[in-house]
Amino acid sequence: MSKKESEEGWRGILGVLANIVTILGFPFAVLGVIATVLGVIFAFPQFRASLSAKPQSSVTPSVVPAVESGLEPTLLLDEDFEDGVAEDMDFQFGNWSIVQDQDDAKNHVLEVAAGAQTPDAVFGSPNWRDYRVEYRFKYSHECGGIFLEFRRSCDPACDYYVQYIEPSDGDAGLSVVQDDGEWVNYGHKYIETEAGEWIWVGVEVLGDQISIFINGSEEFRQSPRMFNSGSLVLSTFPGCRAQFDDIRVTSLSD
Ligand SMILES: [Ca+2]
Ligand SMILES: [Ca+2]
Repeated sequence: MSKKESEEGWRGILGVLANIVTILGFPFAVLGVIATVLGVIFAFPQFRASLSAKPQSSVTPSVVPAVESGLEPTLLLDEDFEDGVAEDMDFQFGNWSIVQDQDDAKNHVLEVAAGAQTPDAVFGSPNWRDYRVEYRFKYSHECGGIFLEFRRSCDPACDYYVQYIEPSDGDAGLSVVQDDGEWVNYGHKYIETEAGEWIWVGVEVLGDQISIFINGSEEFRQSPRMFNSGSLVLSTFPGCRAQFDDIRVTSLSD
């Protein structure tokens, strides 16, 4: 074999080896690129967090817009009655029970039967100062009034604000009560409601300002400057059968 033939032989062998390396190397090169991309992605904690984050609900049940306080609200009470227990409520008067919603078999509600007394469902702390209360209610056709007492303190007679709706004459508003006495009105207006339909109510009390929302719109904004803190009571006029649901209280102060 001449030197030239020997060189051509080696060139041929090197060419074949180069082709083998190219063929074998291509998949490894692709894998290398994929590994590099994954490495870069997982090096960023935010990206990893976004992969593991639970999808957020697109439904926000709140009926009250966030108060312009700049404070982060803290949930103080959240009761939908689906577990059949109202853990943080105290029923002092009236005939209360948790029942199936007659219009929605999957929902449970707090019902108060028509009775001779003014029923009381008490919740919250005397120390609660600035908060937002939300609830919804519906009533049977005969109902004189549904109301929420708030910033209520008793020593032993009670002082409190009252947000009320009187379906019989469409009157709705805010009152002040001292020493369990007469309701002194601080603003009211005509609001029509229908028996058997859910009515959403939101009350925000922040400093001296009280705002009342009904079915999503702000109906009242008043500053009686009477009471600084206190608990809550849901109630009706005697003889009224009503259901309550989705009671939620969020703190609006530190
Ligand atoms: Ca419920
Ligand atoms: Ca419960």
